[in-house]
Amino acid sequence: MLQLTRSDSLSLHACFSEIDEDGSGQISVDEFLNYVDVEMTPFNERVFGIMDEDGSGEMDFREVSMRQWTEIRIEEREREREREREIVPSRPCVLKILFTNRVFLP
Ligand SMILES: [Ca+2]
Repeated sequence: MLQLTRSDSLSLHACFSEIDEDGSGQISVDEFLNYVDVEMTPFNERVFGIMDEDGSGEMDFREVSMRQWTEIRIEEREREREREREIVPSRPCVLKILFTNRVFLP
């Protein structure tokens, strides 16, 4: 069972809805790449395929939540370290950070 905070869940759902442009409840590769503003390339399609655990060609909220849960745990550790250094980061859409900064950078 995922242990996302209410704030994390609301933030994640808002991000998911923003990416899911047609409101289908699934994120297609087109919607995903459009959201992170990257071109459709074989490499980026493969990255999407890694996140599409069941191979359906789209990501559902569960798949995004599982990935986000892992990311939140990593972020919490990073924030703890930053607090120790008395640096308080802002909290933009963590999903976008994941997809734009961590997945697609070489
Ligand atoms: Ca969709």
